[in-house]
Amino acid sequence: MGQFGIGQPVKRFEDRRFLRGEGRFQNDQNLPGQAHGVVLRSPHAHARIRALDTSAALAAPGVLAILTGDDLARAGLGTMGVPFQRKRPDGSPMFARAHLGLAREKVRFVGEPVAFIVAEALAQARDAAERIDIDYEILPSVTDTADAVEAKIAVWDECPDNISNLFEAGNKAATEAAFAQAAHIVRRRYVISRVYAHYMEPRGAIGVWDPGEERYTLYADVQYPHRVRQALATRIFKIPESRIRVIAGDVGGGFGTKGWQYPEHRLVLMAAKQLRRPVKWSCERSEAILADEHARDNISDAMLAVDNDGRFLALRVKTFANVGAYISSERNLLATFGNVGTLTGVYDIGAAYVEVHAVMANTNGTAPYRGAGRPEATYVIERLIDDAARELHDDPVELRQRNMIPNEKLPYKTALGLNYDCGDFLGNLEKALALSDWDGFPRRRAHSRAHGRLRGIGLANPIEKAAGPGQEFAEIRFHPSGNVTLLMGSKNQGQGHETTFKQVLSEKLGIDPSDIQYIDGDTDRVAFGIGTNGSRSTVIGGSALWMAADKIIAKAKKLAAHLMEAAEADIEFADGTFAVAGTDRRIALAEVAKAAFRAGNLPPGLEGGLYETGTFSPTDFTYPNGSHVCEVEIDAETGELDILNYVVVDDVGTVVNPIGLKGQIHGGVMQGLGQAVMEQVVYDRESGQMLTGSFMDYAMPRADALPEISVTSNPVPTKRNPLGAKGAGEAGTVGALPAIVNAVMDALSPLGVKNIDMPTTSARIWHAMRNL
Ligand code: MCN
Repeated sequence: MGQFGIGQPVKRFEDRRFLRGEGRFQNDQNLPGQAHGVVLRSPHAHARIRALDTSAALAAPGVLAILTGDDLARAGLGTMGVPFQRKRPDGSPMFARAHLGLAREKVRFVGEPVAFIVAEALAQARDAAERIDIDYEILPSVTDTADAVEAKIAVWDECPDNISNLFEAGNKAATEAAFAQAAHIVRRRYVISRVYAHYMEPRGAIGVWDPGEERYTLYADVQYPHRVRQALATRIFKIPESRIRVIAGDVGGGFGTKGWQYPEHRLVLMAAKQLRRPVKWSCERSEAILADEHARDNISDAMLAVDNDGRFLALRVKTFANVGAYISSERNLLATFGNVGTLTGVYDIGAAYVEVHAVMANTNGTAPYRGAGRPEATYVIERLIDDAARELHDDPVELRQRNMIPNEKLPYKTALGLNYDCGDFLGNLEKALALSDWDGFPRRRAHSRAHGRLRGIGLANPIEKAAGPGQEFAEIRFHPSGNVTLLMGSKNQGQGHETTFKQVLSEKLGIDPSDIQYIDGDTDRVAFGIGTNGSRSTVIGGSALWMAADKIIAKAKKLAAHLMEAAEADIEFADGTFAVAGTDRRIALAEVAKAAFRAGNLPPGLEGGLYETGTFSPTDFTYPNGSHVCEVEIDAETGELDILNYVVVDDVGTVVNPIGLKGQIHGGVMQGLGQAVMEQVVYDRESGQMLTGSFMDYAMPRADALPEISVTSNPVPTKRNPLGAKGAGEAGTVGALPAIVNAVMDALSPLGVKNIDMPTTSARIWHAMRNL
């Protein structure tokens, strides 16, 4: 509808309350009579717990309860577990051990939860935690992925080589045959660093037990409230789902790793039941990087087979992916395996074979983080193409253009089994080259050189697998007064869902957004939801809403026909109004809705009220894609890196909100930039201690790290959902890692630098320039 419909640059409605401090974030929640919990975490990367004595802590002032791993085991609490089986490289069954919630017998990473202390006041719980006496026998540890593969130290005695399982994709025989024919084989190793999300608000939880209803309520900043409820009920507490309510208020950033069930959720609930009062846990900023899942962290050996005409014949990739010390759920495997499919990128590559070895180490678990495997896959293929161009003395743009899937080959089934439905890959690239003035680069490079600076330009053509099969839910409830409550199963964490979905509803029903009340994140109010991840909310949630709105129109049309004494077939609906075709008789949807609640108005056989639900379930993924170009300058003396220009051309199909989309892409590029040039979780190789535990050591990008990012859309709507939309929430990150590192390599390679790994800090660049 007009100014608020699909495609309009509507400013975010939710920002009013956020900017005025009226949001309801996790730590804003407080309940009368609440006690406070603190998690005591392991100070060692690997140690045996010889003895654990809580008696002095229990006697400390204000202490109400202390939970240990033995208490959880005695209470019969379950673990999440992985619902599928894979094989290890030797053919034996997958090795996976889930975390119980609190350690028993051994600790396997710094930060592993060991005890939960609940007291009247937070300070009392903290003081008491220091009085817990634990006799640790420190064991050797391994945190670095390459070291873990060498397996001199085992994280689990039962898995001496540290390899949990092997995931394979593609056709090995066809790939080997293609490599045998190749004129050139380009081989490289790429290392993708470990990073951590550092959300604006660290995680938290409040547990409540209602003895009258015999029911738990969890207040937690999770991305999938319904799935958290399901996991807690069916896997952890083993009670009916209806006995748990999960409420997620405003979420101060999620990025994948606030996904779902963390140990603290079961701890606050268990303690609340034991104490019969609410128990609150808030993660400290300094605790968060120890407490949460991390991301990425893998090593890929990649090989590209190329013929004499510079055409790609085959791709072969062997990845060692660090999954951490425990595999607590399928999440820990999904991040590294779920999206290897996009390794062949937007290129026409006849054969591919990928093997991913899941490596265990004395580190936090890894989990999906903005892009969840797609940034890693895009990084490998796009860096490999640049390296191939250098090695074969080819032009990186022409090499890409020669091998890109042309529009006439779409739909296209890739060698790794994905079904790309639509796009304009060459068109994206052409636009990005023009917008970045690619052709003018040699002149700019010469100018920089004259001033002692090294200039580089980098390119990446990301494609991602987003919004795949899986349901999402929407409900539209009209009220007797004619206005609307909209309930969504997805969960906003900062993506602007309230605005996006009000726009879809305005478009369909012609309702003014100020007449719509938006609700998400409460399993008692919203019937169902899978939640927000994998850039699925707009595509799947928006389509569910579209379906619900169609049902509203269909029902209201019957009533409108009755009210206007016309045949239903003669009724037309547009801009929120029903009209009898060819006449001036009309009635607004809001008036029809009011009539639906008055029994006397209804035609025979029509049920009263006006509320409908929609559940959309796509049968295949959408494939958002685009082109990124980044230009950088490096100070030849100091290695200082400046990002000068960043251009994105995106295809996310139908754009619901162009400014929302730009915001998502800006944020995504920034998140990719952080990893590409400065962020990294670092452990001490000997002791396994976390060396980047605070912002003093873990560098986060600030506003001055990037210039204005130019974002232009080249939309090709998909037919895989009624909106024509493709996912967008991760797109910026997927392209940014390779575009930026390719630009850095382009600046350094004239000096003879052969490789640089992320993060391309000034120190690393300086060393690369000197260790030739
Ligand atoms: N959009 C659009 N047109 C489309 C697709 C999207 O206009 N065709 C715009 C809309 O404004 C929409 C937004 O982009 O609200 C994001 O849409 P979508 O692609 O559906 O992504 P999700 O809402 O499902 O968000 C998930 C995605 C993921 S997986 C991570 S991780 C991530 C991200 O979003 N985490 C975020 N962006 C984040 N942004 C913030 N502020 N905080 C996070 O935790």
